[in-house]
Amino acid sequence: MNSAKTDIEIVSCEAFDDQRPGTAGLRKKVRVFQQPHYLETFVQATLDALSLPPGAAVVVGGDGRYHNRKAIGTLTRMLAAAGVSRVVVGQDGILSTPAASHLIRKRGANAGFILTASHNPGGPDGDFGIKFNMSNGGQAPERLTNAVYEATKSIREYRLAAFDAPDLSATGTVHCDGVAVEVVDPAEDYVQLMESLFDFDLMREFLGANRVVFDAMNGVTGPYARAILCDRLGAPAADVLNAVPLEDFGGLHPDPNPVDAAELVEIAESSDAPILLGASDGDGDRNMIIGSGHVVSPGDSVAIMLANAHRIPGYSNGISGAARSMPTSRALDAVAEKLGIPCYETPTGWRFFCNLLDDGRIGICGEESFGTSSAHVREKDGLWAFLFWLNLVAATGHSVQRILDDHWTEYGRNYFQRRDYFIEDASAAAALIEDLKGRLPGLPGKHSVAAADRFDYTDPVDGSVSTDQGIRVFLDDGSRIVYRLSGTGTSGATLRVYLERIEVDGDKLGMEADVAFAGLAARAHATARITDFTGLESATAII
Ligand code: G16
Repeated sequence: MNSAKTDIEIVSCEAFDDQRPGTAGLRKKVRVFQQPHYLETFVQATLDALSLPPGAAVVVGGDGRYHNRKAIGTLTRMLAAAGVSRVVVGQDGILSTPAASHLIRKRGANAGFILTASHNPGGPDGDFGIKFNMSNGGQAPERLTNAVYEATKSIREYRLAAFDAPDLSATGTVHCDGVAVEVVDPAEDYVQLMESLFDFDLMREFLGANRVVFDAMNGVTGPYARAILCDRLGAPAADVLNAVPLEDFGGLHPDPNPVDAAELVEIAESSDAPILLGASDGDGDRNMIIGSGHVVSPGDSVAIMLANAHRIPGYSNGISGAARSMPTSRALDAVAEKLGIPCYETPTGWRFFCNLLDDGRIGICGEESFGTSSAHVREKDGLWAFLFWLNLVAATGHSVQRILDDHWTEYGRNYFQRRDYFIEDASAAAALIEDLKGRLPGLPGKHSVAAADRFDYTDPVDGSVSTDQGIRVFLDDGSRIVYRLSGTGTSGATLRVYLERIEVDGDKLGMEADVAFAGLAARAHATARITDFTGLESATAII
């Protein structure tokens, strides 16, 4: 309920025409968000579409990137004007994405706003973003993001409470007119959650004799990793790299992949390499796992987690089902089949897992974009993935390489590679996709193509339909090529081409990616006529 004391300012504005939420909220250049009224119109449209009950509680936090503090001040005042009576916010505005998801659930909050552009670079010339989560802790479903977009087109005014932005530097509750702003330790609840899932005693003992290194990439995870790995499990502080969240990520591109986390890969390849290395991104939801100089492919990682879940205390009672996004390798499907549990194939975007998690249909899920998680939150969780692997290595006494080798021997190896083409002219990218879609019916039967289709998805829980979620080309030998446009960029377009090749021949389980994909990559490039449409002769990035 609005307190009678809360004075509200009503500000007139013009609508913006570029506020369609993407794969995970609205992401734009910082300078775009800095335009007068830009953040406010989007937030007001979201609040209008969300229609929170009077006296609602909302969780707010972000990855600490440039513009976070200012945005949180504005957001708090707008939440107050919308009748919210409690705002739970991380100290200094810091909350990792998975920690925010957990806090929403734990506090029974009605919603959450997470200020982040994920793994995108930060700083005044970098990116900013805002996403909103529902009371289940998961990202808003498509019907709501569509409603928000519609509302942004016709907005004419927004509402702000007339108090000054609260000080977030100390924990405790600050009362701003009718709103209680509760400033919490960002890590406390999350650390307890991890303690409930993993065998901390075993991991502590293991770390007494073995070294692991975690790279927080100057993103939000540093304080969480220090609290768990160092304070609880006894790892030296120096083994959590880039542990202080910085507004510009220290100039790093905080994306845990072999290219952007090259420093970590170098440590993994050194003669005295730690037994396990990991990294997470700007907002702490992505992860990369490395062991014995080998980067574990995200598709293998989630498959191995499912196959070994019985070894981890929080999962030892069994997993009801698993899910992966469509472009993610099908290594997970093979494990699910052996366990006799369902494996769902969803569109790209973590939000598509949330209904399945809420309905108890799945317990573990993952994506090729370095995202893995379980039913403990409704977001992907970078540090959780690292702790899962740490618990697994400690429980088996096996190196990461041994775990991979054993897995491939049992299930075969799903070689996987993503090739990204950055295309300045977004309309050229759209034309390429349209052309390919038009040619799909003619592909099967020629050049070893077994089937080709457009991926549409019907949510098995609520029946909602999401069409045009990518293009799949299946080859006779079980290989697969997937094409889709990224939904997280802030300029131009990025065509993602995903290659998968399944190998069961024991002599071919240790190939280099270049060898494994030599033929398939050229094939994928030619099939989509990439050079014709974009002028690009090769991929901009290979991951
Ligand atoms: C977001 C989504 C993920 C998705 C990823 C890549 O991750 O939450 O589900 O896989 O984007 O999406 P795209 O291929 O459209 O760029 P994050 O970590 O960026 O929030």
